[in-house]
Amino acid sequence: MPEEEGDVYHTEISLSGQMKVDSTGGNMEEQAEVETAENPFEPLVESILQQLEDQDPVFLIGLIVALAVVVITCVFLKYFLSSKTVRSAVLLVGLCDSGKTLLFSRLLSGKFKRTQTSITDSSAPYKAKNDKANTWTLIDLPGHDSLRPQYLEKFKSAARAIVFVVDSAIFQKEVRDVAEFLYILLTDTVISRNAPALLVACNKQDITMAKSAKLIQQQLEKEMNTLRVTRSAALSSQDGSVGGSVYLGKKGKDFDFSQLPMKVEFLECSARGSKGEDGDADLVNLEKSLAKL
Ligand SMILES: Nc1nc2c(ncn2[C@@H]2O[C@H](COP(=O)(O)OP(=O)(O)OP(=O)(O)O)[C@@H](O)[C@H]2O)c(=O)[nH]1
Ligand SMILES: [Mg+2]
Repeated sequence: MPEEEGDVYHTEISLSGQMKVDSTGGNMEEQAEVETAENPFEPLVESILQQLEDQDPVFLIGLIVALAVVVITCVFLKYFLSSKTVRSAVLLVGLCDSGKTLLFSRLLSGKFKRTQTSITDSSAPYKAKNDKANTWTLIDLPGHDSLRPQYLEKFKSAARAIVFVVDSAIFQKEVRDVAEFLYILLTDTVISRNAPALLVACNKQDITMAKSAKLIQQQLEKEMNTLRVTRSAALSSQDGSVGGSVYLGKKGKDFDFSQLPMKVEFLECSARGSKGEDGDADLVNLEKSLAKL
C-alpha cells in the first residue's frame, strides 16, 4: 500500500512538473517521467504486439476475417431488424358523411349499403387489383370530430396509405374543416416520418354540383397555406392526442402538395355510382391507385 501511495504522489508531482516544463520551457528529465506515467498500458500493449508478431500470419488473417464477419453481421442485423416493419393498413379518413363507409363496402364487396354515421372502426382484408394481388387491411374510421383523434392515434403508425375522402358536392361549404383535418394529419410527427401514400378521394362525383379533383387540390393548397401561418403553433397544444408539430411543406414557399414527404394523389370517384343503388360504383381511379401501393 505505501508503495502505491508513493506512485500516486509521484504522478501528481510529474503532472505538475509537466505544467512547469510548459511554462518554463525546460526540464527534460521531468518530461520523460510524465511520458512513463501517461502510458501505464504500454508494456501490456507491447507484449500483445510481440505475441501477435510471433503468431502464424494465417492465424492473424483468420482472426481479422472473423472479426470483420462479426461486425458486418451486427450492422446487417441492425439494419434488417429496423427496416422490417411492413405497414399494411389502408385508412379511410375524412369528415362525417364524406362516404367512407360506403366506399369501404364498395371496395370490399362491390355492394351498395345503407349507412349510418360510424361510431367505431371496422376493418377487413382488401385484395389490390394488381398482378401480385397484395392484401392490405382496409380500415374505415369514424369521421365525427369527437372520435377522430383517438382512432387516428390508434391506427396512424400502421398506415401504408391514407385515403382521405372528401364530399366533392359540398366541398365549398366544408373547405375550411377539410383543410384543418388534413393539416392535423400532415403535420403529425408519425405520419410525416412514415410518409404513407396520401390518396385524396374526391367522392360523390355523381352529383352535378361536385367540384373537380383539380379545383379541390387548388383550394386546399390555398387554405392550408393560410392555416400554416395562423395555426402552426396553436394546433399541437389544443389537440394533444394528435401532435401537429412538423412544419407543413417548405419554409418560405407557398404551400403545395408536392412539398410533402409522401406521394400525394388527387382522384375522382363515386361510391354511389351514376346509376344509384342498383348500379356499380365508379372507383376505377381509386382502385388503380390502391393497386400501386
Ligand atoms: N350521391 C352520393 N352519395 C354518397 C356517395 N358516397 C356516399 N354517399 C352517401 O353519403 C352518406 C354518408 O355516407 P357514409 O359512407 O356513411 O359516410 P361516412 O364518411 O362513413 O360518415 P361517418 O361514418 O359519419 O364518418 C350516405 O347517405 C351515402 O349513401 C356518393 O358517391 N354519391
Ligand atoms: Mg362511416
